[in-house]
Amino acid sequence: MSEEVQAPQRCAIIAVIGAPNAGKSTLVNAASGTKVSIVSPKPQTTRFRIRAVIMRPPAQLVLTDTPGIFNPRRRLDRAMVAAAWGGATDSDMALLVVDARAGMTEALQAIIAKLKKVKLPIWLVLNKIDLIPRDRLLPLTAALTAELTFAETFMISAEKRDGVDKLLQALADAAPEGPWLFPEDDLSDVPNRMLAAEVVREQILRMTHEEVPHHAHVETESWTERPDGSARVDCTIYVNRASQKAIVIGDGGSRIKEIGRRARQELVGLLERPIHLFLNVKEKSGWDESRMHIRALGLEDEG
Ligand SMILES: Nc1nc2c(ncn2[C@@H]2O[C@H](COP(=O)(O)OP(=O)(O)OP(=O)(O)O)[C@@H](O)[C@H]2O)c(=O)[nH]1
Ligand SMILES: [Mg+2]
Repeated sequence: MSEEVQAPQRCAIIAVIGAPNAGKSTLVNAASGTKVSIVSPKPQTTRFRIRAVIMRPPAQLVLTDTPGIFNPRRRLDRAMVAAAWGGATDSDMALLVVDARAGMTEALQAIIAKLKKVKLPIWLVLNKIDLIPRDRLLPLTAALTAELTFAETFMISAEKRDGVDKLLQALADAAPEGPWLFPEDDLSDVPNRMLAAEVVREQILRMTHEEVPHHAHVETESWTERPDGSARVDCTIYVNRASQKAIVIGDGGSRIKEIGRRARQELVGLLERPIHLFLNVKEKSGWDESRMHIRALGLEDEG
């Protein structure tokens, strides 16, 4: 009679932090093998903490994607930055994701200054190494390690998935012994209604410029299951001003149509079912200073 010997479970909660646009969400998506967090070339894409559960038996890795940390001005920005730091302090460890091409920026320096006061093991993750020659990585690593002590350093390209598996394996090996916190098939905590709103917001970020992207907020108003297995999804896009509304809608409704087309395509791919997406644009001045809307986003408003 042989008995099956099972390695004890391990579990780590890992905050993914860094400056806006460093590639945190791209890394979390690459790690989880699916899209849990939206990605765009514009800073401040992620607005709240998003959890992804990655299984590397006997380890479970719980990655929390956080908003980029920057100098906040609006009420929404303050709430986002607070959520990012909350993500860091609730964790076993943190990955500091750095855009290797951008190098040592002011935003990064401010994060380092704050991290010095946080008692948390930090791993350095130099990202976007596909964009720069290797010999530029060493001086940057040296500059960073002169400022902070990192338990480990990794060089990756989240977009190309280069080095991501090695990083995940090292995280799994380092995870403390402890029971898994989430069911194995619980990939992420993003409910479908929020996913729909986020996918629409991603297309707004990609298809509009200047002030519009950061003043747009999307809510899923209704989600109706249809007998044929499809779903009707109604989303409202809130913007601050009439001029922004005109930009989102575009000439003769051309832009909103394209935003809807791309978002629907993305949703169908993610949910693997037919979706009928309806978009509506509303002007609501000052929503990003409104406590109610900030709470509706799932962010705590610090007042
Ligand atoms: N070339 C290259 N681009 C990358 C890489 N990782 C991310 N990007 C790009 O960098 C941009 C920002 O990526 P995100 O993942 O949205 O960055 P983020 O850190 O989550 O940004 P915020 O949510 O705004 O804080 C996107 O255009 C990505 O496609 C990489 O390894 N190589
Ligand atoms: Mg992000």
